Amino acid sequence: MLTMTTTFVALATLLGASNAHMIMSTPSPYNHHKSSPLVQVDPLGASLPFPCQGLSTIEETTALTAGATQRVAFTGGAQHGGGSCQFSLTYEYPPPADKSKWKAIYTLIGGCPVSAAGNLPAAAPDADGRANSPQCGNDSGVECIREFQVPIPKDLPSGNATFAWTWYPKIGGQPELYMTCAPVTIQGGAADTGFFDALPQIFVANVAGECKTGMGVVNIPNPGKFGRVLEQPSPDSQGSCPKAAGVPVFENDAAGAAPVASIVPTTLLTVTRPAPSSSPSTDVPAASTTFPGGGSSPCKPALAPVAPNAPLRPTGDAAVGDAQSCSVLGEIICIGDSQFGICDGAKAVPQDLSDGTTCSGGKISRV
Ligand SMILES: *[C@@H]1O[C@H](CO)[C@@H](O)[C@H](O)[C@H]1NC(C)=O
Ligand SMILES: *[C@@H]1O[C@H](CO)[C@@H](O)[C@H](O)[C@H]1NC(C)=O
Ligand SMILES: [Cu+2]
Repeated sequence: MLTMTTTFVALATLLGASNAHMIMSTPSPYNHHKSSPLVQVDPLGASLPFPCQGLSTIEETTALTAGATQRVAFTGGAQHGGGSCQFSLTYEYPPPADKSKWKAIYTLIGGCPVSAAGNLPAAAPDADGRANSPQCGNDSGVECIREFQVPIPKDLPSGNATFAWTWYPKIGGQPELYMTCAPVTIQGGAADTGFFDALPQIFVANVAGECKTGMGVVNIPNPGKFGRVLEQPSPDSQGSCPKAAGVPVFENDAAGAAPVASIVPTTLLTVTRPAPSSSPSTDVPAASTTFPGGGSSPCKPALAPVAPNAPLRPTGDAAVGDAQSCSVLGEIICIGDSQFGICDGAKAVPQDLSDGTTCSGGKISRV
């Protein structure tokens, strides 16, 4: 009996602590590899407060050049079909809880950091055991994790700052906000704060004391002049938050940086891009990977450093991780007790339910 209970608790911990998703991994965040606690792939919440999950331990500072672009990449095993995101800065340290001190420099409507039907197949986890999936190596691949060249405006003040990625996932049980922050130092920028002060404030929702967005591609209100619309925003995605004035029309030059597509010569991209951590997803059917757990939806906790080969899911639950066949586009398919999928017309790729939600009879609801 004791053994059964212990096993059940272990199982529940593995499956239930399943709100494990994405971090920004480049530029290197606070508490990335060797600090305690480590940066989490989970959404902000009571124990992971705004801003930055409460983290500010500097491991590596990245130099950003005003007027150039910064490569931004992500790690994580549950991409929730992508979503909308922002890249923001603050010059206060430690990163301030006053959101007015944070300014957005670049906004992506949809496509961040994936454009995918659901969660992607697993790739090798990162050095700290965080789940991962195939990387596109560019900003336009589908069914892989994208990276972006984010323009760093030329008139930003020089100095030490914190660069943040905030993310509103497209699909999942409930509206969430993710935030990863990295220590940076801005070089070659302005001596005054005029440009920075005039940037829009970061959009903060889905945390205590803030408005709550709907699901879908959130149309971030007041996104500023710089960004891209990678997917059309969903109607009424604003929930209880201010409604955006319309689909944004962005200037892509980021106040002096060259257009994103032509900013970095191909040769430079080649040398700065890391080797793919796995074969492209098209060559590796999820069912045949030997990745721990074997499933295609590793929405799993990355809190404790885990040996790369440690099983992160119990064996024997293969059915839970397998795509389910279906025929009604957009239909919600409940998969086991902990997952659901959204039918793409032929299959539903499993993804984990957010904490506090259940799936039953084709509906996701709060427990
Ligand atoms: C982007 O990456 C994907 C996946 O790696 C690849 O299939 C695609 O051809 C790439 N696109 C461009 C424009 O390089
Ligand atoms: C900026 O950050 C670097 C690295 O963290 C630190 O050595 C330096 O003292 C900081 N400079 C200022 C002006 O705070
Ligand atoms: Cu998730």
